[in-house]
Amino acid sequence: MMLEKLSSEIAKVRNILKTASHVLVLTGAGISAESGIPTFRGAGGLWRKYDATSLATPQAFRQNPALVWEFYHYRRELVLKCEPNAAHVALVKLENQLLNDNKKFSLVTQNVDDLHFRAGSKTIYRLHGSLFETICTKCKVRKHNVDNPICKGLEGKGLPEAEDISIPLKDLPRCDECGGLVRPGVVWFGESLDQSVLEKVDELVNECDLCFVIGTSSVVYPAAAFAPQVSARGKPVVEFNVEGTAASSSFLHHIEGPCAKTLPLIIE
Ligand code: BV8
Ligand code: ZN
Repeated sequence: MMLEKLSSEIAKVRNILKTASHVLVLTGAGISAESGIPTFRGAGGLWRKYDATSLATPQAFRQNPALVWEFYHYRRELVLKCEPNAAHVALVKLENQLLNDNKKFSLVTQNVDDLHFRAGSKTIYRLHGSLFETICTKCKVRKHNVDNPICKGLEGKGLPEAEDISIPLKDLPRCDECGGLVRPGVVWFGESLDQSVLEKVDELVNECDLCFVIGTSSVVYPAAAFAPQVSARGKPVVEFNVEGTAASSSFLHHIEGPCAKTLPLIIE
């Protein structure tokens, strides 16, 4: 995007933001890219010889829980070494500014890296769960877990350049309550999202008067449908991305560039 085009877009969006009373922000993996976390569909979407989306399924976990746990252990370890970036911080500032002015702010994320939480965002709706939650496959108890490694059996495992090894089931993360095998607390492909979160997001999509959609390829559903639904209500949607996406044509404004650079230009 030419510099003068970008600066005129930025001026327009700053003006719209001044008069907005309920801002809905939708984020995807691109907002964490500048924190060093690979995006899903970029080059980073590969781990060993696997496409991330082929491991993020219940079938993959059923077939090879050790391999799937190596993948998630690797991502947990990576994320714990990363810090929120200027884009996450800009959203915390925006939330505080709007709340101070008795206006509304809602943050809905597809990300499972918890960087919005670590940056200090208060209202976060997680569409796809978190790397730092576990669910027991037996008693279904859901737990927050930031242990690193999550269990002894995964210590030093999960390196992208290593060979797949088979870790015995008994050495994979087990439930403290019932001893059952636990799984990562994320929503896998083919799994339904939490109904109460979906209902809340539906409310926000229908109430907001401005939407920022940041760092998402708008490929994964139902998340990809939310920003276009705001546009369909005639409300302005601003897309922050380094490139065009599957949904770009339905958005009013495009701020092209890395969002850790562009978002702080919109939010003083
Ligand atoms: C569902 C958690 C109802 C796991 C994730 C067949 C059977 C069942 C369902 C389907 C099916 N076929 C299709 C579906 C629907 C499916 C789907 O959408 N598939 C896609 C691939 C077509 N959806 C589902 O399955 C969902 N459930 O529909 O339930 C149902 C149930 C049963 C049967 C039928 C229906 C569940 C989807 C949730 C999957 N879990 N994550 C994990 O993380 O391991 S999704 C995963 O992708 C991540 O959460 C990620 O956030 C998300 C979306 O990707 P993006 O965030 O957009 O990231 P991506 O890399 O794609 O793009 C990054 C963008 O950032 C790019 O545009 C890039 O340009 C930009 N960028 C890069 N750097 C920067 C930047 N922008 C700004 N600044 C930068 N610096
Ligand atoms: Zn259990």
